[in-house]
Amino acid sequence: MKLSKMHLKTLREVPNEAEISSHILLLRTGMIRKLVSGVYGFMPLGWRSIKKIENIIREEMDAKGGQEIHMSAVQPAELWEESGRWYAYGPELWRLKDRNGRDFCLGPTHEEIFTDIVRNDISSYRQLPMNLYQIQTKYRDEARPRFGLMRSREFIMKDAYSFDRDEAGLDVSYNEMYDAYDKIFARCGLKCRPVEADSGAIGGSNSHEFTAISEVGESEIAYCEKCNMAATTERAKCVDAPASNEEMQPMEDVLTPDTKTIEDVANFLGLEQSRTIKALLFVTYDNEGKENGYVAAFVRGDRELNMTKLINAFDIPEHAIEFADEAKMAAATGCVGGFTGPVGLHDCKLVVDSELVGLRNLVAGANRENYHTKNVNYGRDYEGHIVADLKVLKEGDSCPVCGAPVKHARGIEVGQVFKLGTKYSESMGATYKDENQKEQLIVMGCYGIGVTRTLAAVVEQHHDENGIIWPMSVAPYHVIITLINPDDEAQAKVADDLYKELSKAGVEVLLDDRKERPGVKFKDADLLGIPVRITVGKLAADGQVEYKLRRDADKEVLTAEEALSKAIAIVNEEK
Ligand code: 9G3
Repeated sequence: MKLSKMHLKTLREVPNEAEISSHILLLRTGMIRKLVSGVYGFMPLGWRSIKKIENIIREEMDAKGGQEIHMSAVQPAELWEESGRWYAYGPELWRLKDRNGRDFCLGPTHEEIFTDIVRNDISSYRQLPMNLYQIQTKYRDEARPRFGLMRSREFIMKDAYSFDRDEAGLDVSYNEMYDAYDKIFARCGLKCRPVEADSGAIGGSNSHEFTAISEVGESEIAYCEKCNMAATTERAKCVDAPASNEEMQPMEDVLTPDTKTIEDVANFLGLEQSRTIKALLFVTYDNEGKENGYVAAFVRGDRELNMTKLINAFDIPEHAIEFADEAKMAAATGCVGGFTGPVGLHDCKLVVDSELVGLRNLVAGANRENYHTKNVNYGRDYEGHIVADLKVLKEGDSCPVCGAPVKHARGIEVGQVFKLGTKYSESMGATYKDENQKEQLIVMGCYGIGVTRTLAAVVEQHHDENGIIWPMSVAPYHVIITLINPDDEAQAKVADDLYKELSKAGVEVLLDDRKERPGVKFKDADLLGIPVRITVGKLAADGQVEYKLRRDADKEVLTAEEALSKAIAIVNEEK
């Protein structure tokens, strides 16, 4: 393709709403174009890279026996009423009506659609297992779209659904997809970690998020370099401190004026924070939104309460619990804001972190203004209605698998795999007849990849101050020939021959034949991030050109023939 003919508008400056590198660079290279908030279009270079990511996905999905189909983005409300999700989602579900006033949504995902296909078509165990997938535009009316393609309201997703006879079959399908994802992201040049993820609202029994490591990612993960434990911080298991072998001492109230925080009371008493008990006070609501009882949660003073684990311990939706108004709660339970402890509370559920069970002689609030109690011991002085791991796994804590210190990282969730079980086949009646003609529920899994988000994640992981550094596999073009002076016959001939030879060899090549100053051409070549740059300038008179890889600093002078064979070799090796 000749740049003088390409519809390409690179930008020097971008709107200041673009904060992260991928958003800035995808706009500056002219690869994407914003239509409205959270809605982007793809221009020639951007669309070429999207197609490359899609084709890598297709190859690996097909290799696992996935069958590609293409469902509509428009979904009738009736199917969502059957699955019970029509009323479960708020404004994020992009709803619309047709001319007859019939309710539809623009699909944010397609569980209902694929289950509907299968409940009509599958009747016998002989037809299982089956894996259907699509690469389709999705719509989620995000309240705060941001970071360009990272969190948009319209995006391209590969979503696959596996259908098996039973859980054992699902495990096989799940592992096949897990393996396909490893291959897909590696081929896209993404450094990605599969992370144990909280299966959240969709209720599968197990799920993993494929997270591209990036400082701008919205997901926070805890991982261990020694073993391959990796978990979203909401879900990461924590290791309890070893049980203490101290003798239990008698409780004793002490005056601790104005020590409302753990730090104050630890300093006042000259203790480590790990010798104290932290209290957090909540009120819960029933599903009519009426108050449904108080909760006091207790963790060791130096720990942080993990709200996801607290909610899971109660098995209630996250909007059914919130921090209590301590004055109101005091009247009902005897707690005292800033001086609350587990001993002596009433009419309140005690949720105790498992670590406290084995520890001895801790300092807790005395439920009395300006007093704390020393030597509080689980079992003798108080018991929990619920005892569970309620901790946030912090940087440096012991890995729950191998004990090595864990690290924290941020990441971009580019893929997710879920074991759905029979959640949809049950609600929508998708069954098959087994060998004994007995009706069985089909067991499902679902598997998503954010195609457009993957493009952004690749840019986040592959750029420098001059622009993008595309991995060969997803680069919009493999080689750019920078022709310094298109009016110079010798240069134009060398460039044209190279262009023809490379194209004949199946290399995707851009010829920068624009009437622009050399500096502009070099800056654009770096900005666009095309992996191989061949510069045709004055040396062309001697049949020589300059060869440079975008990812390396050094460049070399070669004959046109040498540059041709080097370029073909590296493209065939890395594409
Ligand atoms: C909705 C809206 C937003 C949603 C969902 C439904 C996320 C929803 C979870 C999934 C699960 C998997 C198949 C591919 C892989 C992910 N956001 N999820 O179900 F109505 Cl508005 O999409 N689906």
